[in-house]
Amino acid sequence: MSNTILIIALLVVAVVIFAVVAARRGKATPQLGADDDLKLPKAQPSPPKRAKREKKPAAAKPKEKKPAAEGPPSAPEPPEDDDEVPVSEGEEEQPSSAPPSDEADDEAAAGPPPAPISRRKADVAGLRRGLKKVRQAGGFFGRLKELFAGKKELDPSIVEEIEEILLTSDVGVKTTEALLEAIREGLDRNELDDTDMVWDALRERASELLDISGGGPLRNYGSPTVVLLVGVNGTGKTTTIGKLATRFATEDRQVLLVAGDTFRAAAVAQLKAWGKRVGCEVFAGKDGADPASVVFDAIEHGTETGADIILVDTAGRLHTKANLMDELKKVARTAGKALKGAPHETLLVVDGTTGQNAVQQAEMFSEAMDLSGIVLCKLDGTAKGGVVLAIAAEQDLPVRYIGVGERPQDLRDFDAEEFVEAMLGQGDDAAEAA
Ligand SMILES: Nc1nc2c(ncn2[C@@H]2O[C@H](COP(=O)(O)OP(=O)(O)OP(=O)(O)O)[C@@H](O)[C@H]2O)c(=O)[nH]1
Ligand SMILES: [Mg+2]
Repeated sequence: MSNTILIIALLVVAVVIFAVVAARRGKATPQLGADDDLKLPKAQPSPPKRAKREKKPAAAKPKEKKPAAEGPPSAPEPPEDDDEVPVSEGEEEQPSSAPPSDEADDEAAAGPPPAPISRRKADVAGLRRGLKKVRQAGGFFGRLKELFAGKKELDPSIVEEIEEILLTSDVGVKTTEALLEAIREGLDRNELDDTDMVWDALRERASELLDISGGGPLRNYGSPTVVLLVGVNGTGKTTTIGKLATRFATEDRQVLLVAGDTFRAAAVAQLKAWGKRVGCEVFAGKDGADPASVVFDAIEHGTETGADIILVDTAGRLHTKANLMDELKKVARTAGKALKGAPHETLLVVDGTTGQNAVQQAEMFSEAMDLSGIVLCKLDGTAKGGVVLAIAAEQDLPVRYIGVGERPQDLRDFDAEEFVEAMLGQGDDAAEAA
């Protein structure tokens, strides 16, 4: 009897022990996924792609207002590492406007690129008047027109003849090939039955090439937007600044011109003359001052005085002179020290009459600096005009403006469609010239 009770008691104890152990195991068993999941790194959203070339509006920290400087601008605090040590070749710094990578992420998150600062209405007839030499007999368009005139039937030699005109009109070998490719393909597929269709294919391809690199007026990066104009000697930098200032001033923007060309007294005088004409302030340093220091002071001054747009003139320089190019890079870096994000745009001004030379300048300046666009001046002075296509297509640089004369109103927003229509459109020039 007592044995039976003992066995029952042992069984009860065994059952209790078993139940307790089982319960503990159950607790210790990891909840599938729960804890482990917590330890897993969270899925990172892939960073949005950064829009090419467009920079985000400068988020300038509000500065403490200094009392307005009396008389000529004070000597700048030299931006430490820069003044004494020129940047040597091979250890080129990025211009300060190129943001570090964490800023690039912010930039990507900043959304769409800024809107143009101001835009003019399309005016094909007006532009055509500016491009008169291109359109007259012997000019780029004039020669194409002559080639196509009166022919309806397609002559097999037409592609070679177009090629010859494009090459001798500054379009350049690569871009000529890109233009002719579409025509050759169309002819091979028997899609182009007559000369009108060939002409249309040429224009369409030209528009596409010009559109690839965007283009159009300066963007608005908030006040002040700092724009640096660079280029070789005599291309039209100072004149372009005068033209831009005229336009912005008529739009009630506060414009500050900066005489960053400190080499020649005449350059400062030229800018001051524009300032007087436009009615805007011109900031100039002492004769022979370090251009980077002048630009630094000018940007601080413009920020303090509420300038909307600061246009910085620079001395013309040969793209082949390393020391002068280094100086320009220093100006750009120093601008960034005066105002985060500055220069918001760096425009290369080229002389459209210099043809392939202008293309080479674009190549070398963009290797040295972070260019945001091109201003092509003096297109009124060339019968060729194909350089626009070459620069836009080969250098992948947006054309912001074109200069078609010396007057303030002779600066035009670049628009691919309007430009192709003005240059290659078969309109009535006689009527438009009237
Ligand atoms: N026909 C024509 N002339 C222009 C145009 N743009 C500028 N010019 C003229 O080209 C000449 C040189 O212009 P600037 O503005 O002084 O050139 P820059 O690049 O500032 O010259 P540097 O400061 O010496 O490097 C001047 O006579 C201008 O009037 C244009 O679009 N068409
Ligand atoms: Mg000048």
